[in-house]
Amino acid sequence: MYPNWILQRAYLTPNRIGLSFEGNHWTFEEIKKISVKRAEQLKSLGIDKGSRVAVLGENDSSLIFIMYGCMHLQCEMVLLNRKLTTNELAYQINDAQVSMVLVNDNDLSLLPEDVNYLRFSEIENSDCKPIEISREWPLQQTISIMYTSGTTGFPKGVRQTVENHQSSAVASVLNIGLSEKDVWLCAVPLFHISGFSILVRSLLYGNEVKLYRKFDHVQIAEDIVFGRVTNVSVVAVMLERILHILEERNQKASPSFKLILAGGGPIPKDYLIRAEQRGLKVLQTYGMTETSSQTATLPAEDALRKIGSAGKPLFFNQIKILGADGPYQEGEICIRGPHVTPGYIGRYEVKPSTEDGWLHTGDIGYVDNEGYLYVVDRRSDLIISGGENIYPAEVENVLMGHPAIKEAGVCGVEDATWGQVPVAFIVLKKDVSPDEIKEYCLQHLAKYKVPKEVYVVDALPRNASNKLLRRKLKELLS
Ligand code: S0N
Ligand code: AMP
Ligand code: MG
Ligand code: MG
Ligand code: MG
Repeated sequence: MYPNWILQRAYLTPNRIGLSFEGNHWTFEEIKKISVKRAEQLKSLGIDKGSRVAVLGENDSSLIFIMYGCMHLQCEMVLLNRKLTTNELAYQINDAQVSMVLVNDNDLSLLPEDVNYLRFSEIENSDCKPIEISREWPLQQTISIMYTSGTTGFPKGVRQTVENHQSSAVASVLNIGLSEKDVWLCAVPLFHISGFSILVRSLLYGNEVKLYRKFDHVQIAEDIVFGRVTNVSVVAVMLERILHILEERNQKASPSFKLILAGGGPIPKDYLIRAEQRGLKVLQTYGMTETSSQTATLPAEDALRKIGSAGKPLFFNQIKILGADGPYQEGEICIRGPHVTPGYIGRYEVKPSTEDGWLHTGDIGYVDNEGYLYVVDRRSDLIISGGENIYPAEVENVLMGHPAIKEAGVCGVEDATWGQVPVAFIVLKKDVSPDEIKEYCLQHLAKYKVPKEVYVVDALPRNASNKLLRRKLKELLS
């Protein structure tokens, strides 16, 4: 058993600031009081202890207090990505069999029609039902569930337990250090582990989170320059936007600024060099939903010496390269450690997440002679656009649903802004314009998944057993 993070933090350091958002500040004692109230309100609205609920909302303080209310009730929270379409959300809500969706009033229009929901305002204005809040949580209790897609194109829910989050947060601080004055800026979505892990670290370390509703790069660059924050988590496109402001204004990071944790996909080397020139320490990290954030992180002192590397595994974690019998040999990256998910929920529940105790990531990489990890290729044709994942099969499944399309293949192409973007190749049954196809996709897929270009071709590259060769699709462009 481990302590309820929220109660324990309020007990240890009640008067420290734990959260700031749009000019308001909350101490850990205040966070505890509000979140306990939310738990009592949720209970009075029929949410049972230990039940599975979904949560949908933009980054704001209401979302955090409602999530913490759920945590007091030991609910399993399915954190929904608000960039998804109603169809995509319906799939996840249905697959996870949640008893209720807790939704920010502003996001109500995203919800499918036939789901049970409670609006945040209803919860916040409800009566309370006194409950006994557990002071301890079992290690294997699921705190959060985040959906991630797979080779089949059907998303599956990744369980993240008390142990997963806690060992991740502890390993993070063992690597980067901590001062009670640290302020971690959070402008990554709380429905991704990049964002949620910032909250967990704050509860465990007792440091402040400065939360942003949106990624406001001008404001965030100023926070870095004027020393209002010490740590920031970003994906590559966010780093580039921050660098752009610092370069335009010829400014440097404040000496009190500590580090940018950059992950969610590869970080172009050029960004790392530009960051160095702005006095910005960037720690490149390799992590994923299945590992509740960082698995390996490159220390700042190695940023340029080991440019391109994602560093060494954090204290509790291990990495092995499948099939490699020495340094520099490429193979599938496998991960072991207390931060690895125990498994998936929904229709994939039967499949364990690990084989022989190792998570097989599907990512390809190698380790150099000093033990530093280099990720060279991502798993199973995964396309990463601005830190959001796109699985070709998921887009192909949608395209195949269009009456004019006989066959479809999707791959990623390099993009200066987003890293990669998806493009589609289609074989037609009958005439249709690419614009009509894109319009159709927009109804079924989050905007970032909609192919930027749709090419009509006579045939798709396939092997002898008729399997689509996605890697050959790009050659059709040359
Ligand atoms: C980069 C973000 C903020 C961009 O969104 P924003 O600012 O809302 O876009 P706009 O500029 O306002 O919109 C312009 C147009 O762009 C479209 N659009 C928005 N996002 C994307 C996208 N990702 N790809 C393609 N297009 C996009 C808009 O739709 C709009 O279109 P138009 O003009 O046509 O209407 C936003 O994308 C964002 O927040 N990205 C980051 C998401 C993220 O956090 N991903 C990480 C997920 N992975 C993990 O969590 C595991 C790794 C991890 O834990 C980690 C990751 C990073 C750092 C640390 C860690 C850690 O280990 O702790
Ligand atoms: P997600 O579960 O959505 O966070 O996606 C995780 C995936 O992002 C990993 O399996 C990798 O394919 C990719 N990824 C994360 N960090 C890095 C990195 N530092 N370099 C290259 N790819 C990365
Ligand atoms: Mg709100
Ligand atoms: Mg994912
Ligand atoms: Mg991702």
